[in-house]
Amino acid sequence: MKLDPFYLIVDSSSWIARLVPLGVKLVQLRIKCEDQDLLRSEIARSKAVCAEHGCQLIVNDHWRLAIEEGCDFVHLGQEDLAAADLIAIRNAGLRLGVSTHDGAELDTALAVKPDYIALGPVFPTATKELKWAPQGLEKIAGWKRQIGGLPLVAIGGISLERLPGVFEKGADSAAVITDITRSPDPETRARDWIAGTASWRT
Ligand code: TZP
Ligand code: MG
Repeated sequence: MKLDPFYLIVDSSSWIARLVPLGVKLVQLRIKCEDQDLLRSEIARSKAVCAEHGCQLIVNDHWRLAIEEGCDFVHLGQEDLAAADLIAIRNAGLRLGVSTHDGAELDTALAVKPDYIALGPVFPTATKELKWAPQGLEKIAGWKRQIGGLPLVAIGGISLERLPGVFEKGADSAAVITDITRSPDPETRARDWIAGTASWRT
């Protein structure tokens, strides 16, 4: 499986409706709340927008709702992974991405035969409090050597300017939140990311 090199992460269907029509091909809906009705409608709207624009939607955390709403890709962190019904996820035909921060987590993730591995935080990030120090670019190269053909997603503090280093070290895709959503002009920034990742989009 191949992932688009530009992996946008947003926290609402409004962001998806705003940015996906510009040509984003891979987006994660990452909503940190437990309101099931709100989540369901956010997932459904995101799915509709993505379907209209040929964009792969990945639902973070809420795998049950993702199954019920007919989605085909979820992303889980290590704790979610331990709690999730992986057989139900696979039986429903969903693909699965998993977050990792260290070697032990990588082993846990590989054991469930994921469709991609995410490694972070590569650079300092203000978006998520993590007990791990920034991993640095060299770690990308080490992770890629270990996982071989499995797609590797780099995440954490990635900006347009940092993209070349991330891909040169072997990442297949670069995930981003704030460099786009906190940009003074998110649309232009998203277009710049699409252009800036073009040479890795094969
Ligand atoms: N997991 C590891 S770093 C991170 C997540 C969800 C946050 C990435 O956000 P940003 O704003 O692109 O640094
Ligand atoms: Mg999670």
